[in-house]
Amino acid sequence: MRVVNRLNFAAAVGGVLAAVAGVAVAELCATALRVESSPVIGIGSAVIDATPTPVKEYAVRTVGTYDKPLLLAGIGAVLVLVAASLGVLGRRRLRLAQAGFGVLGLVGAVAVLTRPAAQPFDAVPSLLAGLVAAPILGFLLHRLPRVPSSAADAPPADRRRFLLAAGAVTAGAVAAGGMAGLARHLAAASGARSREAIRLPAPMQPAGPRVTTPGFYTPIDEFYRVDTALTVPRVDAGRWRLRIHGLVGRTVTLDFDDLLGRGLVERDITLTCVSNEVGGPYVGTTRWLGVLLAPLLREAGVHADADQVVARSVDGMTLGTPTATLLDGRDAMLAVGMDGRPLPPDHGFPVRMLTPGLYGYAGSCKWITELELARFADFDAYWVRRGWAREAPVKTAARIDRPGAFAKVPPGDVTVAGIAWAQGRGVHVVELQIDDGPWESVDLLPTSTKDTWVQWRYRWHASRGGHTLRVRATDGTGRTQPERRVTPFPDGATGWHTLAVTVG
Ligand SMILES: Nc1nc2c(c(=O)[nH]1)N[C@H]1C(S)=C(S)[C@@H](COP(=O)(O)O)O[C@H]1N2
Ligand SMILES: [Mo]
Repeated sequence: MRVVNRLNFAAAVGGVLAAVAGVAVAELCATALRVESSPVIGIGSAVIDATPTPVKEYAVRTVGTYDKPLLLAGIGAVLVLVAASLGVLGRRRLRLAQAGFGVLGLVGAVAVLTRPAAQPFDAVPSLLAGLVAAPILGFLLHRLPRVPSSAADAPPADRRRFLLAAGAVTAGAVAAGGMAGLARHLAAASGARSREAIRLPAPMQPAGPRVTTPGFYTPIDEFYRVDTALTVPRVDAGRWRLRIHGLVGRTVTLDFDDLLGRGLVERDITLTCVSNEVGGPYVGTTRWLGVLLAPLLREAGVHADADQVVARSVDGMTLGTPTATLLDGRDAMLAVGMDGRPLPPDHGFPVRMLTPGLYGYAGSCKWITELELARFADFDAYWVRRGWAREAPVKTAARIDRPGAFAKVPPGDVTVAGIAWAQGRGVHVVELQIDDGPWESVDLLPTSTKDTWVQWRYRWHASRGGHTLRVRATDGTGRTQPERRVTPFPDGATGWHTLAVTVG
């Protein structure tokens, strides 16, 4: 019996190795074609799209931006389980187990082909994975003794023959995987060089002087990132095109140089994600460089019934923005730079849209390639199809950053500090409440425009013991943010950020 168990274990290992080899070859092939054709990425993206919104919300809430690595690990775990089972099955029914690998390949192909920006040849790596894994399974299992009719007849396993074959398969898989990794690394490095080579012209309309208070501008490597992309799209600026079409008088097509040639403006804008919880981290401020969008739309000639502008990115993501919002005089733009440098790949290189005053999903498409004038009645963008609001103005919010939640501070003078934002309306007043005391106005530090957050500060004479701090903001229209807590779904969280600290 022990021998049989050991043989089953070896067969399971054989199944896993066949799968690993298949995936490694597929990744190598996908590197040669394009990353989006990788079955791992395709299945992962399909899972992201199919995940119900509450589960996505829960995942982002509990694991934050580790959601994607965890998703990939989960897919890997499922694949290992299935492949191990196919290995064990293969000792009895090799053909069936091999067909199982073929089916896995087909699953990958279907996942990849149903991506919004899929191309027919994207199926090749997945199919190849199945075609490679099936014979490798046969090759390995042939080195194990056949299933005996009874455990007593089990011949001694020829451990060496199997181990040698397994070693050879492992070496091949490592070589293929290593080559894929190296090629991607080199491609990323050359992409980075071409990004470095871009010289952005100086803005014709510079934003005012930079705000000098530390912390006003978010360091770019700390700027939050939220998107559905499992791999960051790599776009060559030289090949980038933007097409403005749909319900327009004439289609406008621009390349990167055309865009720069239209004259750049600079703006300080705070970007926020609708998924940000009260007190959450998905908000950042930087100095953006770009081209104002309204004149471009007017040039294309927007039809009167085109109440929605649908932005599409290279990965097929869609974001819908009310046309009226883009034409109401705010600084909606096609941004090419962040903090004086070309956009980082994570934040939409080479060009992204920005709509100050709206949550990111409703007007800040990264890796943008298309603007289609359409009607809300005819088309729902990605998140709207999943129940999020069509119109998504940023809600007024305030956050306490110092001291941190559950911090222990010495008694005496304590600086309480944080930020508040109400893009488009501006922040008028921020008030802080300690325990059940009166609401006290705090100091607002200088800011550049109504489209950025303000930093606030308050000097608190802290007495020993446990205390609760609570903050609320009032926007430029005189409206104080509501106390009632609501979750981010479907149009942004509300509630007063509250935290407990210990003085002593
Ligand atoms: N192409 C694309 N653009 C996108 C998204 C996306 O998933 N894909 N996410 C949006 C969301 S939800 C937000 S909050 C902002 C975040 O921009 P950032 O990652 O640069 O902070 O990008 C928006 N633009
Ligand atoms: Mo977002």
